[in-house]
Amino acid sequence: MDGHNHVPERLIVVSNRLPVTVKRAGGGFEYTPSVGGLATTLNALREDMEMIWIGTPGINVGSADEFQRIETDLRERFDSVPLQLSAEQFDKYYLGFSNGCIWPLFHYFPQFAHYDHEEWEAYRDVNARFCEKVLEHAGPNDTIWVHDYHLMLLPAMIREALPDAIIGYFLHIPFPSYEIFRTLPWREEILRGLIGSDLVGFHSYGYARHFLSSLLRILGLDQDFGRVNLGDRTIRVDTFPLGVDVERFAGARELPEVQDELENLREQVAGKKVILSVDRLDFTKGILERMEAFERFLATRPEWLGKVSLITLLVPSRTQVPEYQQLKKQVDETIGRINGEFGLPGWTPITYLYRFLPFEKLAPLYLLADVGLVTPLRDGMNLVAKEYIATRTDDTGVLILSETAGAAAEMGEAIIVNPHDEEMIVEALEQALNLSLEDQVERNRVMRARLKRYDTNRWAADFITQMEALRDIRRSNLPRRLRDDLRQSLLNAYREADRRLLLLDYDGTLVKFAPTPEGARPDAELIKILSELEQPENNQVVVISGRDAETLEGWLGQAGIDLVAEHGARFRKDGGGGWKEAEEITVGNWKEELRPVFDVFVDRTPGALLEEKGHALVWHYRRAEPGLGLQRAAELTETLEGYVANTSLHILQGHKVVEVKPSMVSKGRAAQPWLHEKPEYDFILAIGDDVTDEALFEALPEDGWSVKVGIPERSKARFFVSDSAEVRRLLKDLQDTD
Ligand code: ADQ
Repeated sequence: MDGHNHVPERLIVVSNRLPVTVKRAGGGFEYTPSVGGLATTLNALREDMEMIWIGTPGINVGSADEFQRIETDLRERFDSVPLQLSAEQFDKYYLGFSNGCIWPLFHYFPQFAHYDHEEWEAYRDVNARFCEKVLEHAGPNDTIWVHDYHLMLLPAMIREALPDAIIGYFLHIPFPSYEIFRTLPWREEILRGLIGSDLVGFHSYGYARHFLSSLLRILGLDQDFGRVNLGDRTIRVDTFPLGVDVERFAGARELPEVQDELENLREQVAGKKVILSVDRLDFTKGILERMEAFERFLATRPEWLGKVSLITLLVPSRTQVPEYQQLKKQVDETIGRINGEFGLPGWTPITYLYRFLPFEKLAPLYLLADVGLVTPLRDGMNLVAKEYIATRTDDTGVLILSETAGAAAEMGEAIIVNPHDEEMIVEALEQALNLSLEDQVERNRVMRARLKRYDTNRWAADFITQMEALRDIRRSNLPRRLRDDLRQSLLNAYREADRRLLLLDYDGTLVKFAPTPEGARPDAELIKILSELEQPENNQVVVISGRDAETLEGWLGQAGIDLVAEHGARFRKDGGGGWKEAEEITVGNWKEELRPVFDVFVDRTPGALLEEKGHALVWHYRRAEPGLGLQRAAELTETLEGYVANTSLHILQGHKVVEVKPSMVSKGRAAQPWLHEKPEYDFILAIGDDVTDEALFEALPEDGWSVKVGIPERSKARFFVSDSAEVRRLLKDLQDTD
């Protein structure tokens, strides 16, 4: 994430369903685009880029002729490409493997997951069919964004055919812990399918962590702050918490039809408090458990009888599946029982709606409800919780939210409950119904501000920006390995030069890292190499280090070389001379420039905040989820490095903080006195391993030999070597060259 907006030339979105519903009407077909949610968000991208969407049309047509008509219509009117599957194939892939195996397993219901080989094969075949469709439309450099658990094998299939495409994948449901995932007979194939992507995104850091740990334990692939090295390429694993269309929900209050409906509802509830829950009818949503908790609330808090109602809105879902039919039956029975047991004339404890409500009917319910009760047993994100808060622009209302919904990571101000703990839900209800207005507003204001900043558009832009940034990294000239031929050229250039300058970092470059700072003292061989390299009249060796002057003096003073300490704050030039202080330099309005960069990381890291000091910007992540905080801190630092290289700004990674402030020093600046010496050096070699050395690499003239030690990614150096042992060999070769 670098704060810049990159836009691909062409984006291909692939998901199980197209964002258009096709129905037979009269003699022809009728097309209804989906509104709200992901479909609207992604379709809005069409303003900025060419985009096509590939998916199933949700209708089964018999004849090839009819399908062709649909295909033409969808293509022309919606830039959408339908994929035709036979009913049998669709059932096995969709109801069978996707929803009968992956859905329950990934939501921690292994007892509901059936492992059926035939269904798995159908899943694989359908993913291959999707791949064919993608290949009909994708060019070698296109950006392809694959969605959700129906298409986990697709990224690798596309990768095989289009090795240079940028492929992103987003999972909308949880990725379960390794102990659950490992039970899947096809765990390896699924992981291999997913790592065909360049970028794998999840709703929350927990899911990303589970995925990474499965990669390690099943495929032996290790990670480094969300980067997984596959040898020939690197993939990124990151979190992108999906938001809602805040503007749309916030605007609901203003719509006349919403106001009318709200009025209606208010009359019906006649002053009683309202608790609202809204879900797809699915076993993961904790619907029965929630009703039983409400039953217990009524039984144990009789003072609320007749004064509070639960409105339950359920959308029919996967109605052909026996387990879902069974659940529907249980829900009906439970509601009947509770209403029979507690109902009074003029008061029904639970009102039950079993249908999809359009926005104009749903929003009034959000506005009506005093309490939003969102208690899924597991949920990838849960958008209902966010919609409830986003709609209530006066910040009243209380959200009760499951800790096992992805949304809980960002909505810590809600009353968070364990959805399996009936007593906890009962207490939460009591607390919610009694919460003062000020408390309500205080909690919701924070959440709503967060939702506003990271809404659906921002989410999509963020994901796409990261995909494009990966393309940039791939295109940029990464350092090349200092292979034998290049090394030979370096040695030749050294031999032929009249004046040679060697700028060397110390820790990690001249010596290996030691467990303690004192442990990295130079060995006799190193001192010998350095002093011998310094010997010839036309050679100058400078060690530029972050260490303090006393240590450098003590360790390297006898070699007779020049020394720079504390990244340039102090230096000792011309062998024996004493130590001097570098002058302080200031930079312009750096805070204005860097604040947006920090803001992005505040938005993307729930719990993080930005503090502005007189001479510093400080990003705090103490209250963020620990792992995510660390990962973001590393990313932020990396991003900031790009901005501060060659300035006098300095990044400090403190205890749960990342801080930027001006300092007097950078290694690039520290090297200036030597780089500007007359007569000029005609051979300049700089070697270093860490981020502070980047400024040094950048300060070098174009024909300078800059060498990075370690992983070459994101380095400004021209070449790289693996480790300090290789550096040592190179220095010895230089010595032998004369
Ligand atoms: P879902 O399991 O469908 O989505 P959720 O995120 O809550 O769960 O989305 C439901 C959407 O449907 C909401 O926008 C809601 O307004 C709407 N809805 C629900 N009931 C409705 C009704 N009766 N009438 C009208 N609208 C209704 C999956 C994952 C989630 C993840 C999303 C997005 O299971 O965890 O948040 O994808 O990635």
